Amino acid sequence: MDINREIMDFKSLGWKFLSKETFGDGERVNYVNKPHVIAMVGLPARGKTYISKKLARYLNWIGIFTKVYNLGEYRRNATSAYKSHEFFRPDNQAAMAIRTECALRALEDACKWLQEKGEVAVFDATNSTAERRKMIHEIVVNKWGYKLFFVESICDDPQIIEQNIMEVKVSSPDYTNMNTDAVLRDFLLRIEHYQEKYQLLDEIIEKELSYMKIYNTGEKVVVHKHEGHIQSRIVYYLMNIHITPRTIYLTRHGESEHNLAGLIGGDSDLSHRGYSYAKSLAKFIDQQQIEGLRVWTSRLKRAIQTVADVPAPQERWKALNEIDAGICDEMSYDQIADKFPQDFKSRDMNKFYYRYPRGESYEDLVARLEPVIMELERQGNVLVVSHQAVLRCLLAYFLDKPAEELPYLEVPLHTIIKLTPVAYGCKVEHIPLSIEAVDTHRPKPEVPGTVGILGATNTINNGIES
Ligand code: BKS
Ligand code: F6P
Repeated sequence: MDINREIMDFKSLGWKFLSKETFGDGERVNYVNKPHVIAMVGLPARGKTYISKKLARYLNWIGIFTKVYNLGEYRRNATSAYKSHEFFRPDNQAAMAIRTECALRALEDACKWLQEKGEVAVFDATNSTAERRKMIHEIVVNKWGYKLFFVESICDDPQIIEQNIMEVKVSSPDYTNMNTDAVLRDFLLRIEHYQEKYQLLDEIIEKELSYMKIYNTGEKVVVHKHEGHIQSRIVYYLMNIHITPRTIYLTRHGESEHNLAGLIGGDSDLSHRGYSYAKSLAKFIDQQQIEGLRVWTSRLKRAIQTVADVPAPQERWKALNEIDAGICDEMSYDQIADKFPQDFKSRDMNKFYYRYPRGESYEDLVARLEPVIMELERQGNVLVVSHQAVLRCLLAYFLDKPAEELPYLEVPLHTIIKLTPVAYGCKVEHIPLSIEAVDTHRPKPEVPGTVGILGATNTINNGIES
């Protein structure tokens, strides 16, 4: 375990750490990862931006430094206000020159960022001709020596395409002050211009390329010459996502005896108020009439007691158990500060990476929760009942929060967090069920290692959100 950890930590420093300085220019070693460019392929309104952003959010969450380069943004920066689909006519030579120029610039920026600090760059553009893809290969693979993987989205379902235009194109900066019908008409013509020149990725002509093709949001998937770990993680992830509307509800267990006593970890029962929350939660969920709802809890008593009356099928996940505080389990923050001042201080200085002796770090939690996220992606409506640190990790995934913020996200007791996918992200609502509970949130103190302003036994969450 510890040895694996060392290897992981070494790998997470990335190949940059060992690159030019260590091995000389061009001598890129195999056993550390090379940077990757993921280049999207497909007609407009095929979910390329959706895939790009979602993939980047996932990869960043699992600790792979990822950034999206969107060609539309480069084009808007390089031109005056968008007028109409005419700009995208294949015979519009002036526009075509600008578009090629922008593509080159975006790709160059992506490659430079990968050289400095990035690990994966997603090139979000139509990349709809074999010639364009050849040019990308030339730059990414031959010039920079990076790995290149194309992700093509093929979709012939007019309903999904129209849904896409309505959800994300109508609000695009290209279409300010244009009514919905006009946007739809213009955008369909824009698609037609691309259709004239579009070449699907070709198994024979482009047989040297690594790519995957996704048909109708995942009805069928074809993978061609994938190259290694990151690419197969990407394929696996994209095979598990869907766009059917659904809602995810997150909540902590009701207030526990340990919460009342200001102790972390353990496996205590709910407090009196905790049981009241369990009753209210069951009532709330029942009232919502949520289709096909499933309930997932940790294996700890306080989580299981919280859903005792929730009328829906239930599953227990050990992966949803609270962070293992190791030698500090069942202590209060004061006791830790007193008994292990050095540890207490280290945790304040680097809360995401700090690992409790014989316990876990937030970074460990993210790794433990990856299968939970993958399964959540596959599901419909789910209620997840878990714990403060675990829910911070899940929330960071859905809300795209960086590692530095993650351990300080607010997940108060007796509050339901409702997540609904919208356009490229997630809408979040906090629903407090107005049953009092202690506040277990310990903000980052001004001075690392000091107990700060936590009031585990005296601050009351009165159910009013700030
Ligand atoms: C708003 N979207 O294949 Cl693995 C509405 N639209 C729809 N065709 C989308 C994005 C934002 C998402 C996908 C998709 C699409 C048209 C599409 C999609 C593609 C591949 C996968 C999942 C979703
Ligand atoms: O205090 C409740 C609790 O869930 C503990 O069991 C856990 O150790 C802690 O919160 C996690 O929060 P933090 O990482 O801020 O200490």
